[in-house]
Amino acid sequence: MTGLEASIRTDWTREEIAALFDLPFTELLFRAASVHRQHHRADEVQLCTLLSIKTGGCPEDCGYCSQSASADSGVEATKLMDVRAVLQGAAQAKDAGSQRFCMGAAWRNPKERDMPKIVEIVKGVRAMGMETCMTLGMLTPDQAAQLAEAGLDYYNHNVDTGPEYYDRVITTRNYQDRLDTLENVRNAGINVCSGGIVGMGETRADRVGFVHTLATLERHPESVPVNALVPVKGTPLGDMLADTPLAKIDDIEFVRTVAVARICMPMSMVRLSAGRESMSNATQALCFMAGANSIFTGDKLLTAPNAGDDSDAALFARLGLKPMEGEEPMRAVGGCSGGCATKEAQAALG
Ligand code: SAM
Ligand code: DTB
Ligand code: SF4
Repeated sequence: MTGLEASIRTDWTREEIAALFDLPFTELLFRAASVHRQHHRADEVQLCTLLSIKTGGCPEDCGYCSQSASADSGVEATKLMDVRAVLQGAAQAKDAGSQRFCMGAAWRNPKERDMPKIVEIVKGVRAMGMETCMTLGMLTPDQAAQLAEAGLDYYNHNVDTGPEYYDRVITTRNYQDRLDTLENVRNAGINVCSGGIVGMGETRADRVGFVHTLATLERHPESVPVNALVPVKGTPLGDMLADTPLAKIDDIEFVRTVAVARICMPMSMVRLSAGRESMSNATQALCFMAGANSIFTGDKLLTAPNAGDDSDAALFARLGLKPMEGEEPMRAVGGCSGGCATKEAQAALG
């Protein structure tokens, strides 16, 4: 174990995490920014691009999601895209400077008949020199092994919120189902991307529970996406927010969540994900100060609008940020059984 990894704790208590949330805002930000600098280059932000390779018609009932068949969001269901069309999307993302291509499918889980095409897509995108990430719902150990064998770099599967709030948002699967898939992904040697959504009407205690779940996994996720709810009309949560605008998360509380995630998971990439489009430049700047160091680029997420390359380029210029070119500090190539800190991370310490 390196000195760097020795400073990584997986025994956080809820009380400790709650105490971080309770710090005066400037003190919390200072601590998060200090931790960030110990493990990352603070002026670099990773660029990732999303593509929905199978949209809508999902049998799950996630209360935030425009793609659930039970939502009345107007999103049309499509079939799994052709390999060639996906590769075209990846080429465009690469040209736009993106390091990673993240592909999402609106599935509860992939069917066996889908796997050969998925494997072909992973191999194709990798051959173009991009990192690959997929989010396809629940995976069996065997499916995770197939994806690892294909060379998939990352798998995204969010715990979404704290365990106590989970069944208020989703009823068609439970928290343990999510954790089981994360374990299958980890055991297959694929890097784990797992985070959640802030602003779904949860309490601060739920946000504490959310960070606690991730920060006490045997190994922290390599990437932690923090989404701000994008309220979509026709979904239970979108409609709830339309009725009770006061339920909308306060920007400062959102930044606090990013900062606490950074402190508890020092080496992970913390990704400022959905909801950036409606965030002010100042709030985004606070998120970067609080340790967020990855974003989704382009003008579309999966179905929701995103900030767009021009506005991001302008924001980066204003803030003096640049796209990350090196590797994530925790990234494991070809599987990891611990002790994965790279030379990049060591160098970042100066
Ligand atoms: N079906 C797969 C699954 O649920 O794991 C993959 C796709 S799903 C869209 C990926 C993640 O996007 C969700 O877990 C959720 O955290 C996030 N997400 C979906 N809709 C969102 C919304 N309206 N606002 C913010 N985040 C959202
Ligand atoms: C994640 O945590 N955020 C991304 C990614 N993982 C797949 C997805 C955000 C989706 C936002 C809503 C939409 O585009 O439909
Ligand atoms: Fe389906 Fe994923 Fe949307 Fe849930 S979040 S409804 S599993 S696409």
